[in-house]
Amino acid sequence: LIASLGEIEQTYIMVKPDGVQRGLVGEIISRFEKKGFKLTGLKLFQCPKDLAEEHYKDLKAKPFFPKLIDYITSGPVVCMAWEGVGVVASARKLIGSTDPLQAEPGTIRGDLAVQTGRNVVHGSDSPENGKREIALWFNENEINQWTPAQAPWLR
Ligand code: FUP
Repeated sequence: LIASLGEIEQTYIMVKPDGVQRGLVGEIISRFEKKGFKLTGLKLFQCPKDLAEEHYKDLKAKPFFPKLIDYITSGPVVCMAWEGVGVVASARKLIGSTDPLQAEPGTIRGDLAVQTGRNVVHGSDSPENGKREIALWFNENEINQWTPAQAPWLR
């Protein structure tokens, strides 16, 4: 049934070090969980510099690149893979604009952040980058495909 609504996509979502240190991990996970997407990967991880540089390689020429790499590697991040129809664009809407002061209230950045350089969360910008980033940040055996159990867990 769900396949008739469109392609199932994957996106890479990451709580950045400021989000972890401010105690926003649960709040951020909740936004995607409540929306109805499926979590397929989750870990707390200290990102090495070379991985941060590969992840943000398209921004290498930008003046803020060194600061961005310092920020992302400054403490552990929470890496997530989420799956669903339209999850890439929908997650970007839930996250809000790159500059948190421009982000709409109700979005993660709009509600929880003020600085572009401390914008608490990352989300892939295309289905292709979703796949690329999940492969970059996770080992294959860390991704779990699952379907809801037929029997209810709670009664
Ligand atoms: P987004 O897709 O919203 O994460 O935004 P970009 O890919 O354009 O930027 C990636 C990260 O670079 C941002 F999350 C924060 C950082 N950045 C800056 O520090 N300064 C800028 O002017 C733009 C981006």
